[in-house]
Amino acid sequence: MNGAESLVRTLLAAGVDTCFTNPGTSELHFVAALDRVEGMRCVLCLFEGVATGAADGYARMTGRPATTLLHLGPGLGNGLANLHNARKAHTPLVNIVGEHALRHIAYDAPLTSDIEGIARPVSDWVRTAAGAATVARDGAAAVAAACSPPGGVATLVLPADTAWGEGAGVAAVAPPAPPPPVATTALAAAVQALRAPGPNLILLGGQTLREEPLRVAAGIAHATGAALMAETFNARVERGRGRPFVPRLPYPLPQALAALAPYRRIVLVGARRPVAFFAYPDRPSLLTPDGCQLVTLADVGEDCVGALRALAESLDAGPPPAERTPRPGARPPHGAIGPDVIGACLAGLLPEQAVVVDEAITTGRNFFAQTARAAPHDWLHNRGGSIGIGLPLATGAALACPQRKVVCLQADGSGMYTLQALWTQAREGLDVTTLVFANRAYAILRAELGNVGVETPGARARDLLSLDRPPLDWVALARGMGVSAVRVDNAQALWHALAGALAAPGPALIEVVL
Ligand SMILES: Cc1ncc(C[n+]2csc(CCOP(=O)(O)OP(=O)(O)O)c2C)c(N)n1
Ligand SMILES: [Mg+2]
Repeated sequence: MNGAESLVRTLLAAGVDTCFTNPGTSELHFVAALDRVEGMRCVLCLFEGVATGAADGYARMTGRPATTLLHLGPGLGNGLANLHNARKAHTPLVNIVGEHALRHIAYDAPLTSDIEGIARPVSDWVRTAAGAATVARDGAAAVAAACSPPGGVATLVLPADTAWGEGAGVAAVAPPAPPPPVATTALAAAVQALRAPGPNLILLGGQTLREEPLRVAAGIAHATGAALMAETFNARVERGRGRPFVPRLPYPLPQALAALAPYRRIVLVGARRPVAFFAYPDRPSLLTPDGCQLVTLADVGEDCVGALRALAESLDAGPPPAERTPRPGARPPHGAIGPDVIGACLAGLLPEQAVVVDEAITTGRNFFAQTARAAPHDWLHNRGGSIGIGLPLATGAALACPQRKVVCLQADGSGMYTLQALWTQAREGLDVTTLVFANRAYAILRAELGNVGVETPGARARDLLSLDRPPLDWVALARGMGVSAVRVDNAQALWHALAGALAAPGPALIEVVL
């Protein structure tokens, strides 16, 4: 067994059975090993940003890391933006990067680069394998690092000779340690804060946004009168009809400040203290009002779910009362397409257990609220702010959940970063319905120009934020990669196109002209 095979077998023994890759010469021993070992699903991605984003989506839905396989420093570099996003989402991810054989590095061949230097800012753990005999142990350490709470990106650099040399067999991966419990002082402080006169808020993040902890949190809110809110962008929220609805902290700064303004105390559970996405002249960076007391019950790496349960017990909070809100309309809306019409179509048509990937940017500002009573589903956001995550994340989520429909809500500008994901969706027959919101602009940046004080942008600034010269033909782009596609420009057509795409298996794209 060579080093590559010992590594593949180690990954499989640890439950890492999916590899998103764009390989090169230095990875071909690993590629050959994939052929000799049964059980690793290998998925070809035509850009490394697709591979890294797909590995993120896969792990968010399975709770297990996938592995990437990238080609030296440049391949890693192409994957960085979505590795950054994965790290911010605390996604467990094993990022494998090929490297020249160790003896070759001294000669500064064309592809030689400082791979560890490129990897470090987007990785929670980095190691270069030192030899074939130890590479399986390095792989096991990478899996353990990726899975250690709250989850992170572990980059293993794999010199070619560590893959082709004689390996030492499979290495065992220690099961991840459970997240540490919160300190009793933190629990006592949270109890005290929620017993104090309001208005008080519980800000939720991380693992607390799954169904069971959400119920516990809703019970605490009911018992104490505290409000509940989720962070603005969340790795995964279990929501929809019959589940507690928790609003998100709004993205736009004035709305975020207004949303938090009433609260005297904020208890953080798996959430960070709220900060603005960007700094603006004469605007605060921290979103909490002056004098507001912040109490951290549980940090994201701690046992947030256990902490919520303990909090409920200390406050004598039972389950929340049943939700009695009406279902969304099951009929097509009328008229021109705008964000509200799209939201109504989603609310009415989202299938049971859909996985919604949200990179809708400005078009989707209200979708989360509008779909609160849609059929039960999961909702995935981008926590890292680096655009181009939507199509890859949907690809990985669909591979993770073949029985579930994935609905990708994709803004057009962001979609262009990683549109090659559509080809992988077609190749793998993935059940993804993508809605592209073709406003033919970087609309958010037009608004941000005003926020930074540019009242009337000039022709050059406007031109840099326009995507209409020429207009992108998303139907042709999708069909060119093997994904069936239609274009819609009114509410009825959108409803019927969406209903049709959701009823049929396999990838489909709807270009929604705004
Ligand atoms: C990697 C990366 N590059 C650039 C940006 C800056 N940026 C933020 S939003 C945006 C444009 C978004 O346009 P689109 O996806 O069409 O959404 P819209 O604003 O039109 O709703 C850009 C370029 C970013 N966040 N990440
Ligand atoms: Mg746009």
